[in-house]
Amino acid sequence: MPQAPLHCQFPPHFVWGVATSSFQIEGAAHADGKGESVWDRFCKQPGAIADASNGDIACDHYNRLEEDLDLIASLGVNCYRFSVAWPRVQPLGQGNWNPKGLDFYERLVDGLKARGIQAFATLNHWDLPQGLQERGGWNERNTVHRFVDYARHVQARLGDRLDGLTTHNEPWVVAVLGHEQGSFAPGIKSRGIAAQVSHHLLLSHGLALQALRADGARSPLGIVLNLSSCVPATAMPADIAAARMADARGRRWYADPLFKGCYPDEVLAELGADAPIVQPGDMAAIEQPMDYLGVNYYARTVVAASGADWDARQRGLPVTDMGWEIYPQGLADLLCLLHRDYPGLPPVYVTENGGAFKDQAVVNGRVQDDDRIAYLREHIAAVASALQQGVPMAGYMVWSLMDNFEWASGYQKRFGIVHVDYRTLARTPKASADWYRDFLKAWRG
Ligand code: IFM
Repeated sequence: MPQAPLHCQFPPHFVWGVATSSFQIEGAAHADGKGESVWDRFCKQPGAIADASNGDIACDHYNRLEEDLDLIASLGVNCYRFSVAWPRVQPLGQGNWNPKGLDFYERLVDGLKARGIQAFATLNHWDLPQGLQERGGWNERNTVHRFVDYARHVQARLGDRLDGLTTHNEPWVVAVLGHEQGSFAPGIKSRGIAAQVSHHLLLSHGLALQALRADGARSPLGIVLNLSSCVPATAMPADIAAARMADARGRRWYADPLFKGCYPDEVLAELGADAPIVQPGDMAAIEQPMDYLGVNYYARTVVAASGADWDARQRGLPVTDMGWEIYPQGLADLLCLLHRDYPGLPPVYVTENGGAFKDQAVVNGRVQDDDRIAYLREHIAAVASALQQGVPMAGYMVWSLMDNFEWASGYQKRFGIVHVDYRTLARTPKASADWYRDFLKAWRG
């Protein structure tokens, strides 16, 4: 049977967006009373960032807000996902609030609303105030309570105009890359600390949801997880078992507490003495009803029992400039797995999906990024397939609106559908931006 055109496979209320985060685009690192974040500090460590860059200027979004709002509107999206920089709002992460910080986000939210675009805010996209890090950061239970205060403060000012309020973006990254592998801020290398950090992130999510609802939350509340479909490298039982374990560590360690109120036993057993301290009532606090789940998907994970890296590039499979395999079917598989494992799954948004590619330089005002267009089209088709299979899909957001600071890779990796010239800061929509605009126009009919 011939398939309907892709744009016809999505309902009229579907949410289509582009996504960014504060540290990656805002710059203005010291403007208007902003405090230092763990990423400001981490960038100063020699060798931490591939091109020795930092977020001081980034895309200068803080100073180009109106231009960027017009840019977002020009894409025809009905949603924009951004994050609030905690140290802009509360420079030390406790104590004094900085009203100028929330003034900026209020201008952003009102600017979106004036353009008919939904506003999806994230409270923690990794830029923890350095002042809290100096008191132990996410390894300290006190940070959980400071996060709840911060969440309430943001909601009190913006909550009436938000269409989604996300507690954390990708807690796995903060825990594992930030505290076990040490390749991301704050650069700690300890499995035990990483496990405790993951528990505190989840606990702060649950306690924040309780507090926000007690305060009369008017916007939907949720969390965003980075997830991957884990598949065994071969049909050998050892590889199958290794893939199951990888899935338990990466997906179920986060999703099981949120939807079932418990950590997977096999991961607790593996952690042994490194397992987190969980106080009575913590798991019930984490398992709060959520209004939505955000899923960030980039690639599948192929797992071998030997622990050997399975390198898609070496096997001649298509990869992005990050070296991540391009595997759209993995997105459909993952979404169906979530639907199967968690009965009563709330509406699901793909809150990030996209690819870094070695884009051609701007030629006659044009960046012809055909590989990114193919990537987006195929992953959107995977979302359509999940929808057809009954997954409660509610939206899809491209990562990212524009090229930006790609964490430890600095400015060397370009994920944007809008090109940024880092010398002039000029923005130039790529061919993928035109493709997305045309796709959305066709969908609107
Ligand atoms: O740039 C990041 C983003 O901040 C979080 N998700 C993955 C993206 C690409 O690495």
